[in-house]
Amino acid sequence: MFEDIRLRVVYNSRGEKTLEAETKINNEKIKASYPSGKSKSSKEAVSFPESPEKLIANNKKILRKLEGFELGRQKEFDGMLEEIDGTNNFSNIGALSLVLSELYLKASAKNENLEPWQYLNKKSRKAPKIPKLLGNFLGGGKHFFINNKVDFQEFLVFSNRVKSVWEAQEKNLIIYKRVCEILKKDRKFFGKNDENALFGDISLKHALDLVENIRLEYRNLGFGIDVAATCFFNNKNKTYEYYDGMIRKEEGQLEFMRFLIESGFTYLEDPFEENDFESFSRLTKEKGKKAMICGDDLFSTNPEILERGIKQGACNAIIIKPNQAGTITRTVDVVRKAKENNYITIVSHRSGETEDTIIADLGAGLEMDFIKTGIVGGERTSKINRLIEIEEKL
Ligand code: 2PG
Ligand code: MG
Repeated sequence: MFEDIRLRVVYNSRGEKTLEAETKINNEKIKASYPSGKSKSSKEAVSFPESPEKLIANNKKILRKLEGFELGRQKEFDGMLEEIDGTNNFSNIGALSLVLSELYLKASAKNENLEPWQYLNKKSRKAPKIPKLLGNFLGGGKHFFINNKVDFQEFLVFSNRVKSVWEAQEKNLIIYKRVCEILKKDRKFFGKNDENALFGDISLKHALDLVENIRLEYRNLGFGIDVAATCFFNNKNKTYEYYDGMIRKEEGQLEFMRFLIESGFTYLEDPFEENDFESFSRLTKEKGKKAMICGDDLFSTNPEILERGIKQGACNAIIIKPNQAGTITRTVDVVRKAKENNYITIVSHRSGETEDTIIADLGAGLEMDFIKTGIVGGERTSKINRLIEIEEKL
């Protein structure tokens, strides 16, 4: 039975208030907490329609409705959350939806003496798998508290062939430390950003040159970028406005993205603003064999929006963020649909994280291809460490 549910306000890694839910199964404590994005899409589920404190205070009735619900019926449970909310993007109960949905998942798993990843994998005909680590080593965009000159949000690294999570993380750490060394040597080191990626006092051009040199030094590793293009798109003028004064229209942005792939990047996330399906389709058609073209803000972990992408041939990869979807069931639906249509699936952290490790369980249990997270910092390594634990059991 799902009962004795507690809600409290806690902090995320950025020092923002967020929600945590707790229950007990067989006298063991189970918790779920809510991560928050900064470069958010306009299409994702609402997080905080009101402050976390008010969200709890104003929704005591919900808990009463959910208490006593039988465990193991995730679809019905999540359906009830949707019904209680009454909108299609959780604009009434916001973050409450996902923390309760996730808590229920963990409780149902525990009730059957399973780990969440085992429980998630039970219904799948495929074996669980360990996703590859897609690590953010150099940052820009919105993930810092001051304005910066690097328009792109993340520079990412991954290994294609490794024997273990441990080995993958070691390789990502080599890149992280190498970039840190170079920035410090050039007196350009500034600090770490929201996701603990390095942050330099450098231009976008400088960042691209730096990563290009690193790439040539480590040819056996894959390199990618989360452009997060919506963040510097001027919706009124329909132009991408770069810090250095460069203004690119749709065609210019497409040309720039082609160039990045030609120069060796094999992963591009959100290269265009979140509504430009057409450009995503064009780039996927042209360069989809050479690189992963990934939709994050574009799809917002939403099954209907993904449907549109499938029809238009937009992207060959998709970011999966449970809090964009709003419930575990919706998240699972998007992963299934993406897999059926041969999309590469990448489960992802948010820039404001907690110590919660559910994305590692989702990644392994739903057989996702990658997990995107930071390389250092407790709220990031908790996901990697959880994967090490899962890998040991596999
Ligand atoms: C992204 C995410 C995570 P945020 O754009 O991919 O890196 O950022 O959580 O700020 O939306
Ligand atoms: Mg992104």
